[in-house]
Amino acid sequence: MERRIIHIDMDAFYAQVEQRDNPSYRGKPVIVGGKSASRGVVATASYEARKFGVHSAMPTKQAYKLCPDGIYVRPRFDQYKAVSKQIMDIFLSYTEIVEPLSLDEAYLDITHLVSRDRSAQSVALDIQRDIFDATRLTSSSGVSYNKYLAKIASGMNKPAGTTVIHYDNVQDILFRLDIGDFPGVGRVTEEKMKSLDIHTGEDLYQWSEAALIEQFGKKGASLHQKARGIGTSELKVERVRKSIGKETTFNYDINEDEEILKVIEELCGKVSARLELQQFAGKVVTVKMKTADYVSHTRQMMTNNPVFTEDEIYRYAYSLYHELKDPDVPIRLIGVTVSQLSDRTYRNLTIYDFM
Ligand code: DCP
Ligand code: MG
Repeated sequence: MERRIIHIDMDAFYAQVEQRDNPSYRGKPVIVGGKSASRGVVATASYEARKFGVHSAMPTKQAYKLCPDGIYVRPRFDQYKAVSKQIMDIFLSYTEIVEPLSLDEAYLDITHLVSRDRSAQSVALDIQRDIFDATRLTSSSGVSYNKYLAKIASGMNKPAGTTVIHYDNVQDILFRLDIGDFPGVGRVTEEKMKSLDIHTGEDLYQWSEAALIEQFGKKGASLHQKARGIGTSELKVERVRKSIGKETTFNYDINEDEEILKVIEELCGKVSARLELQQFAGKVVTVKMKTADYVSHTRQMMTNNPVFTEDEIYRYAYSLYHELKDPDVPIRLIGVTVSQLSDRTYRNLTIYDFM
């Protein structure tokens, strides 16, 4: 039987929690921002602040110029984690097949709950209502027959919306989608698409599978399918993990330290977010790279204390990178992994240096 997948994502998550807990912030532009040692960036902004053009990952300085009268607050991770636990528990009360993607979003497979009397959309609405009852926070949901369509759908009617993508509307929606909004199309792929004059789902649709494979390798086949609404990947249900790692394959060989380190920093951020979600810290950091001839090299380092913040992981990854990298040999892939994981309840978050 065809699957029914829901993707749920909280609306302006950190900002909404701040507005909930501080009634005087409600209806106002609220910008939640953090400052690590090197840079201050916006984590998220309330919908009122987004009208000024403020968005996630923007330098706080720039947000300040766009929205000088905004309310600027520091993140309170303990609160967000507590809400995250509440919503994950609600998801698990509906189905065991839950794949969390970050603190505020997850995929749910609810195929077994759907019947003649109960549509997938009504299950989504029930979940959103349960979330609101428990947390007083709104979320948005997307319902479809595979993961990436559910994710696209949940973003279509934010905030507090529900969108269903089914066979009647899927092609229309995909045609109009910006290429960068296709799940799985990262920054590098997006750049390359644009250089090939692929700007929308409709542009992508015109390409043959063979041509896409020629340009994007293995990913080309999946892109060809994505343009047609086809997707079969299963939900990744959480298991006990031994390590958490992320890697990026480049479409071309790359040799610029600065460029590679930027990607390493992003990977550290993703690994850190993952560790955050599971409340883990790890004692070993590993950097892996593949050179242009597809030979893998790895190097790892034991940390002084278990690490979990982006900055800490990056500090180790940075020196491992310099130990591994031959300045004359371009690379094809870079990865960062944190392993020897332990629960990190004994460390608290005050070591962050917020604005
Ligand atoms: N986040 C962050 N830095 C980013 C992106 C997000 O710190 N570059 C944090 C803050 C967000 C939370 O993760 O509140 C969830 O991210 P989302 O992408 O789901 O964004 P929001 O929930 O804030 O807004 P939306 O309503 O668009 O989902
Ligand atoms: Mg969200």
